[in-house]
Amino acid sequence: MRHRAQSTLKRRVNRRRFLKLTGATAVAAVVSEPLFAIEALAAPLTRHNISGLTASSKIIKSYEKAIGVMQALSISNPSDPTGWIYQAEIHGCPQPPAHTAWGTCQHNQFFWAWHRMYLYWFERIIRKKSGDADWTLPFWAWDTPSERHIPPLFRDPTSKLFSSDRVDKMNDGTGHLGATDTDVSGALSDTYFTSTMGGGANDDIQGPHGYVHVKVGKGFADFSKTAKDPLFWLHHCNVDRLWQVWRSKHGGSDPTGDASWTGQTFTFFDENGKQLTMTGCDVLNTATQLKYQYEGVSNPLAEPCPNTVHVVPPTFAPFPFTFPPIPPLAAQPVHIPLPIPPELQRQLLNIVADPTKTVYLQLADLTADVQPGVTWATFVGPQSAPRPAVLSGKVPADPQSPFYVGSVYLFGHGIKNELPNMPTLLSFPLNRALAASSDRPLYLTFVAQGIVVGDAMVTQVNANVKIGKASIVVRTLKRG
Ligand SMILES: [Cu+2]
Repeated sequence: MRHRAQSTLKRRVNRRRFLKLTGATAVAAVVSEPLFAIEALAAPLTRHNISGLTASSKIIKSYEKAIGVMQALSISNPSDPTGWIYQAEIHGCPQPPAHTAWGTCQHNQFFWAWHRMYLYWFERIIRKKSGDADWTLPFWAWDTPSERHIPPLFRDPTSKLFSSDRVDKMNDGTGHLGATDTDVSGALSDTYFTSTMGGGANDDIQGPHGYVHVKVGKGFADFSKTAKDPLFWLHHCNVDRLWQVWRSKHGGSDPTGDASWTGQTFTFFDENGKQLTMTGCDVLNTATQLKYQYEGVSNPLAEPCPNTVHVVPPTFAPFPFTFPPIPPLAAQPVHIPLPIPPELQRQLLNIVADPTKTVYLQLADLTADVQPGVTWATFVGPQSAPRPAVLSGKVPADPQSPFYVGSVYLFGHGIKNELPNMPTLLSFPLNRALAASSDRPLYLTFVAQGIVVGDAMVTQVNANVKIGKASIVVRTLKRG
């Protein structure tokens, strides 16, 4: 999936050298024609919450217009990189890729930076196609409890913003996301750039991001189709906003001292179809480098690359406990004892009392035949956790329970008809659950979670998930 364009890398270096020689300042070291003089803007433009927009808002009208232009272009000239399908396939996974930059999306330590670049160039393309010079991408703030339905403008079958390739009950507005799907409190409280762990749980925005993909469902939950849906861009705009929220809380925690992160280039196209490359360093400060900010989010501190605040990578040590076999995750809950000897459990309680240490449940090598279409709320705690109504699958799981540690989901990776050979790893922080359990015998529980209609769960499991390996690891975080 990673894509390194050697020739474009060389061009980039030459341009840097040129800028050095001429004394020009390389602020956003990307080669692109200025569009409507966007780089020259003194103040950044604002990306707005979709909940404040209506069908007659200029942002909506321009988006619909640009989608029409780009879809027509995909038919008249499929190899034009500013066409709708070409742009979507940059995220997708056609095997082998038919065009430059197709199938290059990153769901690893480059997740946030790559998707920020992807949205930035898409936004500029929409500006050009719509002729709306200060158009900005709206965001779907699904992490706000009142915003768990698909935004109504995207459910109108007469609009360009509609897609029929979503779960019906989500698309007709009767169903909505559950509280566990949209809980980002764990993700925002962790001070380390956690997606380097491989992505995926309650302490990492990639987790809730993936739960939303799964629950909107059908094409939206399919790696190679999701970016064809106009809603995809608003979903990822919210993920980008959450990165911004996280950075404004924990500025200085990005891996800007890591040469493998700062040196990785990615290929995109500007609004004129011109190919270019970027690195994570080009997108850390949205206000100064990319000229946008989010409604309701203060701009994080500028964080230079390479970082002057050196973040020491955390260490991970295996904890000596061997898991019993975990049955496949299906419609019925899995509720099994974790026979941790009392002296080991006491050791774990000592570890979680240390603020530099986090105990993780790691699940690896997860596989399913097709997209399961559900998540599995995961609990570690006494036998009575979770409560009976949740265990029966009748009511949605509550992320506020101290024994809830995250949700199992698959998105692309590990799904046999999508990306069967990509590794999967989910990491669930256990500190809160272990402390709340104290010395009571521990159980491990997985309960399938569908979408919510009224107050009830509607759960349709399309495939079981097999877990290859489970282990406990201890992360030690140090700041140098
Ligand atoms: Cu995504």
